[in-house]
Amino acid sequence: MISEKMVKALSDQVNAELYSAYLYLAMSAYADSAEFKGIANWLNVQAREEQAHGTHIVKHLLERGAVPVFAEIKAPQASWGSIAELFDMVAAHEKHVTGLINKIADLALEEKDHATYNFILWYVNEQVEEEANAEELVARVKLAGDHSGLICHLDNTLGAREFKDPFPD
Ligand code: OFO
Repeated sequence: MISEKMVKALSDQVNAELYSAYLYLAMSAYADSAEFKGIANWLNVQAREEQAHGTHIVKHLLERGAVPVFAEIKAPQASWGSIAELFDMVAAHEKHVTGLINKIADLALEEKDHATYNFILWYVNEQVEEEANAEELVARVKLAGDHSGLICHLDNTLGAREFKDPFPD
């Protein structure tokens, strides 16, 4: 039996995942309007992944016989001073999300809720990858500096990213 506290914690995480999707969508729109189409694509794929993460938690709650608690999703920032600033925010945001996921894992252990613990481990692992990807992009943008050729190359590379459903049926 899943506790009310855990239903709230997982519902809050649905909100956090959908906020992440909203934030990355705003970042994608900003990059697109600044003509960084590849970076915009990467961020758009990121947004779709975040949405899938949120939807998957809703599915888990329903499977456990719980009713998810939905709440307002706050508006994201709409513009950034530069692409470097944008990726710094991606990295900081992913670290923040890792903290949220770890708190759910802690709660699951505290409540001896093995089903939630097993479920949330996927997200624990995912955050390792998310943080590594974000840090790599921060480093690559820093390396490129003001060199427009290198930024264009990075933009082209990120344009190749394709969405893969993390939870195919
Ligand atoms: Fe949901 O993975 Fe990033 O935050």
